[in-house]
Amino acid sequence: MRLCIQRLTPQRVKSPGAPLALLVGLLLTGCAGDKSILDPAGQAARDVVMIWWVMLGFGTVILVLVTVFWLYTFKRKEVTRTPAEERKIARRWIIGGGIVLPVVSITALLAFGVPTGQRLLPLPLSEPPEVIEVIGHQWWWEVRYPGAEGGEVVTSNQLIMPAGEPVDFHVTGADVIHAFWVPRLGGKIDMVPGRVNKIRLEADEPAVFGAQCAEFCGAQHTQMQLYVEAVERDEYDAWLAARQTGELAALAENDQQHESAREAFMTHCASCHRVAGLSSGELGPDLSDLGSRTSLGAGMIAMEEGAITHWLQHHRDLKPGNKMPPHDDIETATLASLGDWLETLTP
Ligand code: HEC
Ligand SMILES: [Cu+2]
Repeated sequence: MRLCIQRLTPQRVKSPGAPLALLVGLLLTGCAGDKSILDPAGQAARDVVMIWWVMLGFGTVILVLVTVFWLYTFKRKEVTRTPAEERKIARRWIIGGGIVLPVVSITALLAFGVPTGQRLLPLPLSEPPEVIEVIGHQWWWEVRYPGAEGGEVVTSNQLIMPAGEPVDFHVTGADVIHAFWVPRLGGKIDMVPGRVNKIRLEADEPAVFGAQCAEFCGAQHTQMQLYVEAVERDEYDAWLAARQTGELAALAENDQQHESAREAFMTHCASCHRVAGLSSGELGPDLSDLGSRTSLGAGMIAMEEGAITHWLQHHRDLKPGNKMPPHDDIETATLASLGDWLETLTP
C-alpha cells in the first residue's frame, strides 16, 4: 500500500483518473486475503456473500433513486396545490415508501436469508458430523476435539479441521463475550460465557484460513487471531492421533536433554499451562504441541527459531495487558532453556 502512495507524488499524477484508480485499487485490496468474505471457500460462505452482493446492488439502486429525486427538487417548478392534493401525495409516499417498499425488501431478504441461516444450523444429519469445541479467552483460543479416537485432544490458537465435510463448532466464552469468525467459511457466532452456541461450517478444499475474534473483548481484542487449516480427512486423523496424551507423554519421557527446563516449567508455568503428560494448568494456552504451530500469542508473532524465548522475555511489550505475568523474576538463561525445550514440542 505504501508503494502505491509513494508513486502518487504530485508531479507523477497527470490524469485526473489516477486518484480514482488509486482509490478503487485500495478498496479492492480489501477483497483478497485469508480473511475476506468476498473470497468464500465453502457453501455457507458463498450464500452469505450472495446476500451481500444483492444488498449492495439494492442499496446502490436506492441511493441513485434518492439522489435523482433530490436533484429533481432543485429543478422542478413551483406548483400550487390544494390541501386535499397535498394530503393525497403525502399518503402515497407513506404507503409506498413506508409500507410497500419495506415489505417487498424484507420479503426478498428473507427469501435469501432463511435458507442461508438454515445451512449454518447444526440440524441432524444421517452421519453425525465432526464436533470441534472452541473456547474464547482474553486473548487466546482454546480448541478441543472431544470426538478424537483414543480420547479428547486439546490445542490452542490453531484449529485444524477436515476439508470436504460439515463440521459443527460448539463455541463458548471463558471470561467475557467473544465471537468466532472464519470469514471465508461463513457467518460468525458469539461465544457467550455459560452458554454453548453451535454453527456448522464446511471447507470445500484443504486450505489455510484466517480467523478473528469478532466481538470487542478488551485491550488485545484485535490481537486475538486464530490460524485455521482444513486438511484431508486422513491427514486430520493422523494429526489428532499424534496429539493423544499418551503419544506426547512418551515423547517427553525419551527427552533427557531438557530435564532442567521441564523442572523450571513445573515451578513457574505448570499452574497455568498444560503440557500433555506433564501438567494440567488451564489459565493459559495448552502448550503440548507448541513447536508445531505457526505463531505465538494468538497471531502476535511468527513462530521461528528463538521466537518462543523472545516471547517469554518481551510478551508484555508485544501484547500489553495480556494475562501472563512478566517473567522478570526468572533468569534469562532459564527462559532461554524453556524456549528451547518448548520449541521441541512438535508431535
Ligand atoms: C498466571 C498464568 C500464567 C503463568 C504462570 C504463565 N503463563 Fe504463559 N500464558 C498465560 C496466558 C493467559 C497466555 C496467553 C496470552 C495471550 O496471548 O493473550 C500465555 C501465553 C504463553 C505462551 C504463548 C502460547 C501461544 O499459544 O501462543 C507461551 C509460550 C507461554 N505462555 C509460556 C509460559 C512459560 C514458559 C511460563 C513459565 C515461565 C508461563 N507461560 C507462565 C498464562 C500464564
Ligand atoms: Cu475479541
